[in-house]
Amino acid sequence: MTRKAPAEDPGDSRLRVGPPKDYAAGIPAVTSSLRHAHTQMGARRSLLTLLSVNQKEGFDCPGCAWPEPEHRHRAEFCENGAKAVAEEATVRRVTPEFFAEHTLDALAERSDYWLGQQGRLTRPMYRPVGSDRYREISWDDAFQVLARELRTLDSPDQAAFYTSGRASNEAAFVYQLFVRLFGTNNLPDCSNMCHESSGSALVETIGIGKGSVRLEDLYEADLILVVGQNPGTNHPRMLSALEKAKKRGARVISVNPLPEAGLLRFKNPQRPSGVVGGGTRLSDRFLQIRLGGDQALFQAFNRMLLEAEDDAPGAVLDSDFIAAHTHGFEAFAEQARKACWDDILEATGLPAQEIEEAFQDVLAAEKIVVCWAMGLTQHRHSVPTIREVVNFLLLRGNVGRPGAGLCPVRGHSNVQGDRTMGIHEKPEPSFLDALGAEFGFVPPAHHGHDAVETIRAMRDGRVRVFVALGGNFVAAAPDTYLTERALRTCDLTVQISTKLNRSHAVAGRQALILPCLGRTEADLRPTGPQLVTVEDSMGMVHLSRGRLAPASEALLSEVAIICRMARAALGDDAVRVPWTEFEADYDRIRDRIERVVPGFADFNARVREPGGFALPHPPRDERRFPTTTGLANFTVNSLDVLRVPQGRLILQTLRSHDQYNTTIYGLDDRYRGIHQGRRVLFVHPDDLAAHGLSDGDLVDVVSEFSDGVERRAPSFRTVGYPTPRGCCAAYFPETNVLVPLDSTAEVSNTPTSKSIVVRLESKPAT
Ligand SMILES: Nc1nc2c(c(=O)[nH]1)N[C@H]1C(S)=C(S)[C@@H](COP(=O)(O)OP(=O)(O)OC[C@H]3O[C@@H](n4cnc5c(=O)[nH]c(N)nc54)[C@H](O)[C@@H]3O)O[C@H]1N2
Ligand SMILES: Nc1nc2c(c(=O)[nH]1)N[C@H]1C(S)=C(S)[C@@H](COP(=O)(O)OP(=O)(O)OC[C@H]3O[C@@H](n4cnc5c(=O)[nH]c(N)nc54)[C@H](O)[C@@H]3O)O[C@H]1N2
Ligand SMILES: [Mo]
Repeated sequence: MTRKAPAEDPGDSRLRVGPPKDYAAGIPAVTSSLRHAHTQMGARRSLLTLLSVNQKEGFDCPGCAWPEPEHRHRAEFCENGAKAVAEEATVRRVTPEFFAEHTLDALAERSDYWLGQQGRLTRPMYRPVGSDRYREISWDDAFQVLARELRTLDSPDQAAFYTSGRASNEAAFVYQLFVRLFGTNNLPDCSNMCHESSGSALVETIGIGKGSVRLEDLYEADLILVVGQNPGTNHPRMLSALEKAKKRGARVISVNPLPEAGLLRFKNPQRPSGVVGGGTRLSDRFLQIRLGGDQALFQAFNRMLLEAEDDAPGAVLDSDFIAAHTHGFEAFAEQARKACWDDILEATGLPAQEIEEAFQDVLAAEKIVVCWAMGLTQHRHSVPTIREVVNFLLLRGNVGRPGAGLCPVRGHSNVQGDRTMGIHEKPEPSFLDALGAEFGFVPPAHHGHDAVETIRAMRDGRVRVFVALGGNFVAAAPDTYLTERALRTCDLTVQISTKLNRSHAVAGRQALILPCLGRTEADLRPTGPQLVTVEDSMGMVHLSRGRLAPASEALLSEVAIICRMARAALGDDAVRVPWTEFEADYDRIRDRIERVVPGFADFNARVREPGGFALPHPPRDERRFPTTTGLANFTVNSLDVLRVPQGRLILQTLRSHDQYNTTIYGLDDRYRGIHQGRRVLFVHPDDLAAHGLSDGDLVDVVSEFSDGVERRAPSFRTVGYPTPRGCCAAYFPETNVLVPLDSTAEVSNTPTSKSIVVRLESKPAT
């Protein structure tokens, strides 16, 4: 199925393509942040807002989950953090009049960029059955609509409750409590499409689904591998940490199909040398790997480590650590020694010599950190790949000691905290027991639907009510047209949101938009200003306090919306939980979190200390591994080599420098040389030639999957680009139409957004 590109997405007359940049940040980053801030907020508001990002008395940047350093710079934000803030603190407004003027169909025709540019949502809105547009509704009536629909379901499992990773700990905790009291574990979240593969692999191997390093470990490392991650765009503050580590003598290897600007050189805009000088060279070595080749690369390293130990017994592996703390070494080693070099070279696309040279860096390093993000998690064999990273670090005792460890770099600013608070479709029995004991009920034990399963269930009529706490499900999910049809068949869709997006336009037979406060805004209750808390990528919990006046006086906080939903929907069951008290004073929620979730003792006091507190992490803190064996598990994983038919390419879908997931800030991707357009396809020049194409040609990208369905993304401009042969890249969410719903990672069920088999069909010149 195909649909034409939205009118504002030029296919594209204004598009300009220049050479990619070889450095990140610097002066252009400062100019770009100020330009975005100024357009959305005006001068005075910009200054006030930007100066309180990530300050101890300010709000947590709604951008990424990278931790705050102990010594904060006065301007502890980055270009893309500034854009995230500007997007939320914008002075533009979406009013009831706007909805009166635009039908749902008209909105659905618009691009994600245009929708986001309309500004902040201001009033609760309702789309009644049969109506072609939303109209204003009171908060009370809105909650009654939801309560009525939930009550008419045959089973609580006919509703699904999505969460995006910006929700605070307090909102997430009351949300999952409401959902479980209602009677289901259908709590899909953005993690299912993001770091689920990391969680799956880590729980199994080290016993906890979180990374094992703190910022100080990065500073102390001898070697940092940055694998499948583009920090220059997606975690810009990580560049300062890498810079600091390098100053202390660390080497950095980046493993990526693309020579990403941030990984090459960094001009720190917070220091004078970064503004005028050539910047710091960040990567000592760049392994330009084929898409999906990382499992093979780590298998190669593991085989070479075992062989080096054979040559110099006792000098390479950490045998004491292996004996005392791990399980399954023998079986792993036997298989690892058999790793096949031909397969490794084919899968990685790297010359043997480059792997050898990188291995010398590995051998020379006492302390190694491996960082990764979506380049590792969104493939069919992502879980085995991350297990292989764990094997690699376990071999030399690189887990649970300073300067070393596993560092999955999270996406959304509180996605890790939401999981800690129980946003999980497969909750741990121990969590459910504690929750049930605290609130006097028996939570449902059977597993719920993840994101992909929720789409299938809506498509098949098994889920009839869909509620989203933030996010933009329809644009973030795979197989866009199928997901759209699935949502439209629901009896009711509910979006708790700050900004207009596609998920409001693609609505169920009835639909609600419930507008909420954002991070930047003051949350004033009669009992006083309320604070929320978040957990960063390294397990630090800290406060976030908004300062700006709310975008509209009608907005409610996420916590208030959820508590009122719960009261309306649960009726008598609601008396078990003091929803009104929770809504009035979030300290009362934190008291309960403390009693249900391990690691939160004395929560209210400790989170008010400067910088917050660290959650316990047994592998990191005491080399204790709470796995099924009670030890860190080596694993045996057969190698998956991505092979594609003749004439086909593997497509990865990724972020431009001007977007936050489905929120499009602008139409430039400065570091990759793209200006004023997004429908571009990066292809190796020789692959272009092999397809009889030239740089700048217009093509349809067609995905091929075993279900035989033709999925087509029309009208992309080809851009000759330094990506490995056989691999290409384009931006999401435009390319989500190409990701088959059933193409998911083993174990984690994450859509394979970084490996889609495609063919290109050239279009006649326009
Ligand atoms: N400004 C901004 N910040 C963000 C976001 C945003 O959209 N904008 N999103 C947030 C979220 S939710 C997340 S999850 C993170 C995402 O952060 P990233 O994971 O950095 O995001 P992607 O753009 O998906 O980039 C994937 C990177 O992995 C590389 N890659 C792709 N496939 C492979 C592979 O098979 N092997 C290797 N070695 N590399 C590969 C790509 O070339 C690219 O550099 O960022 C968070 N921060
Ligand atoms: N093809 C492809 N698809 C992908 C990916 C990919 O790399 N390729 N990446 C995946 C990843 S890593 C992720 S995390 C998902 C992201 O999926 P989501 O988290 O669902 O998507 P976002 O674009 O981050 O959601 C943006 C919307 O969140 C709302 N919002 C913003 N701030 C707040 C807030 O404070 N409160 C509330 N209630 N709402 C708020 C706004 O209305 C905004 O429009 O997408 C996934 N989809
Ligand atoms: Mo993510």
